[in-house]
Amino acid sequence: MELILAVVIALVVAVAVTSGLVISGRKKKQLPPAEPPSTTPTITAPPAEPHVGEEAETPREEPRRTVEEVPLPAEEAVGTPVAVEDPVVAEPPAPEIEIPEPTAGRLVRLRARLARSQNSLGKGLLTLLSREHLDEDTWEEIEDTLLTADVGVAPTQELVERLRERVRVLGTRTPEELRALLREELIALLGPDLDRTVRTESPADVPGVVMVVGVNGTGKTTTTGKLARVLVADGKSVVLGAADTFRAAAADQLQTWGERVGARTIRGPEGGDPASIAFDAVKEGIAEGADVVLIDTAGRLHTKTGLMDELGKVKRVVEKHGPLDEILLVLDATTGQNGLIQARVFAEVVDITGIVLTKLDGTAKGGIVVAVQRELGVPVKLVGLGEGPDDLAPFEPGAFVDALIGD
Ligand SMILES: Nc1nc2c(ncn2[C@@H]2O[C@H](COP(=O)(O)OP(=O)(O)OP(=O)(O)O)[C@@H](O)[C@H]2O)c(=O)[nH]1
Ligand SMILES: [Mg+2]
Repeated sequence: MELILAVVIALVVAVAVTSGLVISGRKKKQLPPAEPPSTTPTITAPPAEPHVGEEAETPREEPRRTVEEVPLPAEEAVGTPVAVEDPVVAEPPAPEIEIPEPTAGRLVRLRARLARSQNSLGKGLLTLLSREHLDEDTWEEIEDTLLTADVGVAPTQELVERLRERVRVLGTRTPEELRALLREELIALLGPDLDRTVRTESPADVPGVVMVVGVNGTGKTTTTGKLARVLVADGKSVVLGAADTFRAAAADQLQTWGERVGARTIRGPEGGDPASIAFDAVKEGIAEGADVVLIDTAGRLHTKTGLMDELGKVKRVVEKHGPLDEILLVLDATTGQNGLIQARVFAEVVDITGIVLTKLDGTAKGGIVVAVQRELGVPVKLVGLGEGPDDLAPFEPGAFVDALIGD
């Protein structure tokens, strides 16, 4: 009897437990549809119940929540630990740092970008030189070709004279001989022995300081950004100085470039003093032991004396930290001879140590490289061959001429 009683009790208990489970299961089903966890900040909110050791704390104010009130994670999210992250506390994903391409051989890689100069200058000259009879008219055409490509009057005359002489000595000419001859003479015109190293290292134990100047729209900010990438690719730490307070979006533009490679940008208020921002950027670079500080300046019309004075001031103020290692003048190759006039004015205000010729990809006037070097007595160190982040190449006369006349 006792045994039967015990069995009955056991059965009753079992049924009660089972129905309880069913109920709780039903309850679960009746819950409001689960929100996706990404929009559910309550999931990891502090628990309403105090923990051990928290007795001394002031009583918590949050309303207590029953199990039913807590939304469940969405079906597919269950088991995905990242999904339960609290979006309120969650840090935004760290911006992906890009690894820029190495600079070696960039000019060779980007040679197709010189197509327009190649067709009008390189191929044009080769075709003319291949004519059976190199009469006066042909030499004049050769001269015109060089002038049209912005080589400049004096260098053009020099080149034509040397070509005439060598063709005369050569007598009969094969296309290979002509090509080799033209190649040599064009390279000679570009000053193959000029030092084109961009000085990004200081002789002292401080960061190298590079300042980028030029007329508005020539590509200063773009070039500063591209250069930062090159330096980062070489394993250097870079600080950017947004000394262009003239234009609203200028600092943002530079900062965007910097963020892509993890370089910090020092900036100030719009309309602020560019010299003080440049000064601060170098100060910051020294403080954090950076390798290089790149200073982007405002685009200014070379005719505005006040603005040119300001540029001189930026330079002087930065030099309180020590001498600048490189002052790059950015020139837009498509502006041709007009760019040369600008170049001259800039050279008077700051001592340009190198030229960056941008937008060579969009012009047939590749000869401007020769003219601008002659004009300033300063080498072209870098060339811009497109708007892409790695479309800045160290200038190499040999590779440049090969790109023009084909090898
Ligand atoms: N095709 C081509 N476009 C370039 C090159 N370099 C710069 N650009 C473009 O030229 C435009 C102006 O470039 P920025 O770098 O803003 O010029 P900036 O000198 O800083 O201009 P300001 O700050 O206004 O003085 C942008 O659209 C660039 O993408 C280049 O080598 N080739
Ligand atoms: Mg700019």
